[in-house]
Parts: sequence; C-alpha cells; structure tokens
Amino acid sequence: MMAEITLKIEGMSCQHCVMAVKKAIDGIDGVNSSTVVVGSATVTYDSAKTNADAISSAVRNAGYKVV
Ligand SMILES: [Cu+2]
Repeated sequence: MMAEITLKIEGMSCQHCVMAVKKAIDGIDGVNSSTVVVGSATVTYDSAKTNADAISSAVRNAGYKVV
C-alpha cells in the first residue's frame, strides 16, 4: 500500500544538501518517489517495504536532523 510522509529537516542549506538527502531517501528499498527541497522532503513509499522510521533514519545517517 502506498503511503506518503513529509519530513521537516534541519541542517539543510543548499542544493548539495538537497541532493544528499534525496540520494539517501531514494536509496531505500520501497521508496517510490521523493520531492526534496531545503528544509523538507515529501516521500511516497510502499508501506509493505519501508516506513517513516527507516526514512527518517536514512536522513539522519546522511547528516541531517529530522524535526
Ligand atoms: Cu548544503
């Protein structure tokens, strides 16, 4: 089943950050699409394959803070 979340993200300041966050999110198995801008990411994903916690963790592991 498809689900969508929008994460508020601190620590992003430029297009490099946008690319880094998008790469981290899109690398997760089950992520269908993502729209990333400075400060937030909207992600659609297959809830049978991944979840909001896993997506938040990937963002944190890339060096940004999910708020
Ligand atoms: Cu940046």
